[in-house]
Amino acid sequence: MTSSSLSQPLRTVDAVVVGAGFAGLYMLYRLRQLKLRAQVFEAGAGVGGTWYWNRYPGARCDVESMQYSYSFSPELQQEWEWTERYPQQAEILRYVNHVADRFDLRRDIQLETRVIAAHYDESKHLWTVRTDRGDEMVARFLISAAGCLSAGRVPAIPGLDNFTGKWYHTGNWPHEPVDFRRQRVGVIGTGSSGIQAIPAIAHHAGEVVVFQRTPNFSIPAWNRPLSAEEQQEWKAKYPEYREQARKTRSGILYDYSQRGTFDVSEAERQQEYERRWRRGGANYTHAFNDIFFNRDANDQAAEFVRNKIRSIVKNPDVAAKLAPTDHAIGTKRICVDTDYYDTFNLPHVSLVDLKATPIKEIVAAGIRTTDKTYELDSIVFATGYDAVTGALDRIDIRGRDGRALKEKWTEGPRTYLGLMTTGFPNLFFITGPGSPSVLTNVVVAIEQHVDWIARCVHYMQERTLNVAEAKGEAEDEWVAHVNEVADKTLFPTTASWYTGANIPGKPRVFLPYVGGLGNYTVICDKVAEDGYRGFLLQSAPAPAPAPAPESESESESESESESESESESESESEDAVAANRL
Ligand code: N01
Repeated sequence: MTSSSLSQPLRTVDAVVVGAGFAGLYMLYRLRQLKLRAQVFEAGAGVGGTWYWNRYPGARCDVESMQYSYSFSPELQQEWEWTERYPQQAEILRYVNHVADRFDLRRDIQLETRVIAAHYDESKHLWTVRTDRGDEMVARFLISAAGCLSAGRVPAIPGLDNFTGKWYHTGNWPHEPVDFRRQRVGVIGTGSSGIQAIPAIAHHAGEVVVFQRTPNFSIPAWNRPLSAEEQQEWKAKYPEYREQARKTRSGILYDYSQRGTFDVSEAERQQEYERRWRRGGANYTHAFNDIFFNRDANDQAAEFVRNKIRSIVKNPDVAAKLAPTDHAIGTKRICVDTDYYDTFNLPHVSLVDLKATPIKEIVAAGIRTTDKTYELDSIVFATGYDAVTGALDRIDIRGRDGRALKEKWTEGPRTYLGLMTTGFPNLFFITGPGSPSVLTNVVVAIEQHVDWIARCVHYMQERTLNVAEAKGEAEDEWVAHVNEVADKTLFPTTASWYTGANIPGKPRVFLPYVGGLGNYTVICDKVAEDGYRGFLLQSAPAPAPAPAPESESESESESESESESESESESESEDAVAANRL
């Protein structure tokens, strides 16, 4: 890595945090509580992460408002007023901005700055972080809050450059309104983003052509305004509700059934599916406790949804194409929609089954499949993300011996608890691979991770330790455990972004930990209570300061702990200052 220019002196902080979404903001807040100096770098021109970028029509969270929010501040959760059952993107973004202001976080956040490289210096036990704006910063800790679904992916369909209309990716939507009125709009992709965007686009567009490769299961949201009474009820019981939510498998207070699918009669089963369908949301997949484990049980729940699709969509051919048969319900992220299936009854909306007629190329006028050319004014790519590892892969992260993280993870990511990876000391991941992350209410998962990291850093502060690293054997055991637990479920049976299958060449491993957030939290807490079992926390020698030009050179420390002495922390070397802060 090059040294910084004279005009930009090397800056030193205790921690660099990558990203200012929900994770980065809360991490900054906690680091400040520990009296540490932190710098957050954020690629966007505003805070909010996912909710800053995903401004596509219909963008909305499918976790309910009263649960999709921070719990760390009782005052914050009492004062913020949500307006709808499921929060719209703009409302979540307002909330995140409110949090940034309320806790005075902005002064340590540098916007429009992407971290492009981070190299670990083993002799100094420090990270040097470089950005696309030429900043270079030295830090004891590097903390990734870069997000699991932030590296958008536009598939390499030949000819996109020739398209004379406009094209968009849902995850990088323009900030100015996009006017689809009277336009012919093609939407590629029918995951959560597509399923939300299609009805909203169809509301305005002259014509919508949906290019579907794989149909997905979607449950109605039945979104509605939140009443003052409902909010009050939640707010009165927040401490107890939050506590309960943290113990669940998904970090969401759902109605988790304790019954198996075949413990009840056919009539009772159908009644239960219907009840959940009418209530709406992803709660549907918890109708019985074996849906994620037993193929026959899963198929019962799936068939109920297929029947709903057949009953809503008037054209039987279209209904058949929209009804998923290739994967177990829930093993691709279940979608939650507003009027998705109904939209296909509209005269100006059509469905192209790409399994039957794949896209050949994009041409000047639109999209050409194997049987015809669809003339379009705009194309919307709702084609997803290089999930969980994509944002990390885009940074040149190098640990011990200059080894690249990407190279270490060639066969798939390896972490201990999803928090650290061997060979990359003092690098923490928030919602990293091997943690429950994308299988949860991510705000709850983020708070759990950030609290754990803050507790670990505090432990190090108290003992003047300066290097934390996952031990190889602990990592091996955790990776084996993550796989073992996943293999007990139906998840690995499906090619999805959970397994890396949506990215050509990406290794096929089940990326998140499916053991449940509640169980996972117990494991993490026990590890901490056991003195950070499986982690090596040490006081490594700080770098010897450069000899002073005069005779008053500082004496070299004799022991590791002495090497962290005050005399060195007074050194003018900024690296040495950082080395001694902890
Ligand atoms: O992305 P996806 P997403 N040609 O990967 C298709 C979260 N999220 O942005 O399945 C044609 O799920 C692809 O087809 P296939 C949530 O966790 C949450 O929708 O690969 N099609 C698929 O249909 C979610 O799971 C919320 O055959 C191509 C689609 O594009 C995650 O983000 C809202 C293609 C991609 O679906 C990602 O969702 C939005 C190609 N070459 C997102 N390549 C809420 O909270 C891909 N596809 C509501």
